[in-house]
Amino acid sequence: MLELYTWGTTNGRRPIIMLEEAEMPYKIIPVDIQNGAHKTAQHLAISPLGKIPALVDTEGPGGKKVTMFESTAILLYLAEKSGKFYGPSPAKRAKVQKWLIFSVANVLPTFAIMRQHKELEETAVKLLDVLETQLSRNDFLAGDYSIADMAPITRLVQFSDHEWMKTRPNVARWINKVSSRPAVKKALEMKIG
Ligand SMILES: N[C@@H](CCC(=O)N[C@@H](CS)C(=O)NCC(=O)O)C(=O)O
Repeated sequence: MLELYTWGTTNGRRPIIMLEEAEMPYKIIPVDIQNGAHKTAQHLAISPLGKIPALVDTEGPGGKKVTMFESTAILLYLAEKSGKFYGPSPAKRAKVQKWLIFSVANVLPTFAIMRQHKELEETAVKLLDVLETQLSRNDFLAGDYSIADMAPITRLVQFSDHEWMKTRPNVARWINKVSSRPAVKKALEMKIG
């Protein structure tokens, strides 16, 4: 029996495609990664980094149990086991390997980072909204000018012309006011090295 320890994520669904395509009987064992089920000793025994997906084949080669982790390794294992979707000859398999590795080494990480960037941007906007509210009630972050203003200004000044500032007039005002202070100007413009 093939037991797939998984959850409803992109990596978690990858082996399901192959199991379905190759019409291999399998059982899903949900591992709730939101509740830490992937960090239990039981799961770590099959997936040492505590990740999903992981696969247990109770009838692996020679009738022996095989455990697998890494979704791509699982795909390869299932391809070997079923003899499907992996090309019938070394030349065909080389072609599959080339495109599999291209996808895993380049396409997947690039798109994953792009998604994280989007999430980061959403977080940045939320942070700006917090600053906007605070600065709508105060001239500076902690009321009077303080080191609380000095810390973020070196980075935020780089966003003073960003369109985000059009809808956050208090943040824009604060950036201008802090960055035009002589000491801040000097620190920002000083030639170092
Ligand atoms: N390279 C691994 C990545 C697996 C992975 O990152 N799985 C995520 C879910 S999509 C996970 O288990 N996250 C839980 C954690 O890292 O704590 C694979 O392809 O299987």
